[in-house]
Amino acid sequence: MDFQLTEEHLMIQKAARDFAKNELLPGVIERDEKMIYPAEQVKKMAELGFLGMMTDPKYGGGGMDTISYVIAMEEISKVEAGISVVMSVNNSLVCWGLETFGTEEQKQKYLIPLATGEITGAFCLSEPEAGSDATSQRTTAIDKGDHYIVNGTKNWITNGNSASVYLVIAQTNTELGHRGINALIVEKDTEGVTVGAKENKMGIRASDTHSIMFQDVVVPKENRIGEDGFGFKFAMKTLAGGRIGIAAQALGIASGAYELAVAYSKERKAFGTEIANHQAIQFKLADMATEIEASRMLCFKAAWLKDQNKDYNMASAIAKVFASETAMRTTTEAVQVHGGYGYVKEYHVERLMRDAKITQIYEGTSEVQRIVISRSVLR
Ligand code: COS
Repeated sequence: MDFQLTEEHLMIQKAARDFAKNELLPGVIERDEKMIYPAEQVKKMAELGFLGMMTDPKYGGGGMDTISYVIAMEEISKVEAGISVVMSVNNSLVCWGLETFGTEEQKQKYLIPLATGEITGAFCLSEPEAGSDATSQRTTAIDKGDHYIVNGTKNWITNGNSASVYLVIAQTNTELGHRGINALIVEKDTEGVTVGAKENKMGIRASDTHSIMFQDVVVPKENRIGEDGFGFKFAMKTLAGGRIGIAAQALGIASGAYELAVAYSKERKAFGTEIANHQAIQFKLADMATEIEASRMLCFKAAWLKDQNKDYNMASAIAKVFASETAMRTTTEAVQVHGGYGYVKEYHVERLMRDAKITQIYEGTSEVQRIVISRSVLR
């Protein structure tokens, strides 16, 4: 066992940290407040290779390991979770899914521009009445021989408007239940695709979250991912890796808030001394440091298992539930350490607290993670 990061990992960490500090920090408050999608910053992230980090270089990716991805996600999420979610969805839900299960033609046509970041993608699973209960898909993809006709609505889709390509999960054969579900690649500019209004969210407000409507959308058969009926398993397998990305995002939100709390506690004076000298603050910082370190180890463990081609389903659920709950606790305490200043926008911690909440909800709620974990425990 080696707890040391490699030279390459340290270089990626530095590149991500510098990018976050120089390119993201200056406008982060305004983008959050006005819900501005960080198009320019996403472009720079693509130039740095952060949008297809793990994809094979022959398909335009960086060919890096999942540990590198966790490291970069943490650094970027420390500053702006509203952009790290764009990175997470593109890397783990879209590029990974296409690379692992797509055909060579699909990879040539879609994966290359997605992994280079020329375009971004979105993962369309959730529906108005199907979030956690993901097998209950109402969106239909009716088999018409050489194509499918897709009808339905998808909700809370990250990159909903900015993406050029959607991976859409839809029911082809209701009688077969989850075995009758397919995953289809749908181009955004196909006739019958409509992007709904942008959601006005509590956190990650820079990211563009929309509902997407599909009305009689014609999707060629060659755009189906995997065998007929593979769609639900595709979604589950893809989300298992996606959860490592969101766990790393939560880790970054927590460590960003913690670093701000440490710095503030050394400056702010109360009762004649810096508040860092008060045990009430010291114990808060100690708890934050402990939980963050544990979260980081869980993220690395899940990433390592994935890189070793071992089963990471339970490990990614553990990492996500622990890191996201750590993010919520840590950011709340970081606001507390800042007192009144923590409650105003200039000090960043209130935003991190709002951003933290979504990590307990998307790509499987904390309750869904506990289902996944307990099923593995009891199997
Ligand atoms: N990898 C491969 N296959 C998987 C899998 C995984 N990680 N998880 C489940 N499956 C398979 C099962 O093996 C089963 O297939 P078979 O019947 O052929 O054996 C099928 O998928 C259905 O699984 P299951 O019976 O466990 O489905 P449930 O309805 O009980 O749902 C949960 C299981 C709740 C875990 C699942 O629906 C889920 O993860 N929901 C949350 C989805 C989510 O993350 N939503 C957020 C949207 S993305 S922001």
